[in-house]
Amino acid sequence: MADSVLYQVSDGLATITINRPGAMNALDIEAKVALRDTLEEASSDPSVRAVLLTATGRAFCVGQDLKEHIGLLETARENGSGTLMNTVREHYNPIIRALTTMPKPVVAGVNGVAAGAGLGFVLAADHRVVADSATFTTAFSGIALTADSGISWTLPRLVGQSRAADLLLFPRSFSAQEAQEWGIANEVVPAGELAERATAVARKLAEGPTLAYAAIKESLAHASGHSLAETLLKEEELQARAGASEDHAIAVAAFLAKERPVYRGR
Ligand code: T3D
Repeated sequence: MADSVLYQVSDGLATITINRPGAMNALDIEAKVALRDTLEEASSDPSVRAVLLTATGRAFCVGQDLKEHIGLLETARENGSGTLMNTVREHYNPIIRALTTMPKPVVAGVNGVAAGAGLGFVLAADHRVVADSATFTTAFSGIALTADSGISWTLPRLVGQSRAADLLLFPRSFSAQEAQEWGIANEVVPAGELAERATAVARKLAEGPTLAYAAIKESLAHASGHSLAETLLKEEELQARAGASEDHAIAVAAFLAKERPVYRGR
């Protein structure tokens, strides 16, 4: 595993840490491959029941590494090749698919600035704990690019179409407090408490009813693109699956016994 992404699994919680602090966690090719592969590993590992995505240093992730990118642009121009944009297909899209479709919750622990694709990762998580010193920017149009990393889907769903267009057309920095007001940050905590709080939230989810959480993710994603009639059918299917889980039986028995359920993730 490359050092640019750290991976640790402990008691069902996988902590994935973007680790290029000297580059503000900008994503070069090695980091993108490592992040994609690590997320896919966490997704398919049944012993992992929740994921915490965070980063080292003063930034969360400033998106594409533009210092590497300038060289790739020059090479592409010299070759007359269009291979540069393959990074969306090969890296960013699989990363966002892994975050949004993995059958377990993902918490983003946003320790600092999130820009471009870095903002996309934050928005693709299921829950966002944000340091009060963190800032955000879409960044893309500032370098004459359009939105990627799912932002044209996630951002308007969180903040509304009008504000999403504003933030994409005029990519200013916005604060943790604004992110909370607009529904992006689930909670804002003092920067010094970010790691502890984000880990506590992710650990609580890792100890929860994993199959029910997976069904909730699936139903929300499905409902956002379907009618009420179709949604009711999907809910019927997913509730049957959750209702047949071992954890559902454990929860009901614990409720009636006035005890705290101990879930097994099955
Ligand atoms: O084909 C494709 O690749 C498409 C894929 C696109 C995905 C994307 O993510 S596109 C968006 C790329 N990201 C950006 O455009 C963000 C650029 N950065 C900024 O706007 C600002 O740096 C921030 C708002 C993020 C932070 O501002 P601030 O004032 O806190 O820091 P700074 O002074 O601007 O930057 C500090 C250093 O980080 C500086 O390096 P230096 O001068 O100390 O050597 C700066 O160049 C570097 N840095 C910041 N962002 C990037 C970066 N280096 C490489 N890549 C970056 N993205």
